[in-house]
Amino acid sequence: MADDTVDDRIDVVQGDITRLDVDAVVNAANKQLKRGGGVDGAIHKAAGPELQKALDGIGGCPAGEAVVTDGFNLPAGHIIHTVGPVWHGGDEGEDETLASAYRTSLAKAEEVGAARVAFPAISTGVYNFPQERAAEIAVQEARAWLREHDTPQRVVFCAFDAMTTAAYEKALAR
Ligand code: AR6
Repeated sequence: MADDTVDDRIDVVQGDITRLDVDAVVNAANKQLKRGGGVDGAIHKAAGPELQKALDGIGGCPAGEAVVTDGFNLPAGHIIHTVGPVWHGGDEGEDETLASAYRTSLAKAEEVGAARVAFPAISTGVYNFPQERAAEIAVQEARAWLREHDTPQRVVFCAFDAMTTAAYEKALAR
């Protein structure tokens, strides 16, 4: 069942997350917090070299958790770096780790007072998590959070391509 009240606070946009004018963007990072490819590479490129220095000071982040840095050269004031699960077939707690990545990122967004937070499709690239299943978890966790919290006011799901947009729309239609 679609949850109309909280769904009014969820947006799906297609494009490059580094360009979004939001208060915080979430990064799909790795446990070492070392610059990688995909959305992580794009965020590092746009934020500038100070970002890696800040992450080196933090040192690392377990899967399912999140850490915050400044946004540096991004329009967003904060970057929330979360580590999603690597997909190993679904029997290694991947669903729960992904759900936890969303929950801890939303908690960090609340902590920094971000009114709008944008998420990429965590784990669905290099980490190979099935896209529709990931979108369902993302929507489920966003709805659960928004029902209980005023901050963030809005959650933006930033899809990089049409397939990802369709996966969010399908999940939101449930
Ligand atoms: N804006 C929005 N979404 C993007 C962008 C962008 N600029 N670029 C890619 N995506 P991935 P993961 C989408 O692989 O699976 C890195 O090396 C992409 O199409 O970035 O969590 C890290 O360092 C896909 O839908 O993240 C880790 O080692 C989604 O972002 C590892 O990859 C996530 O794909 C994390 O893998």
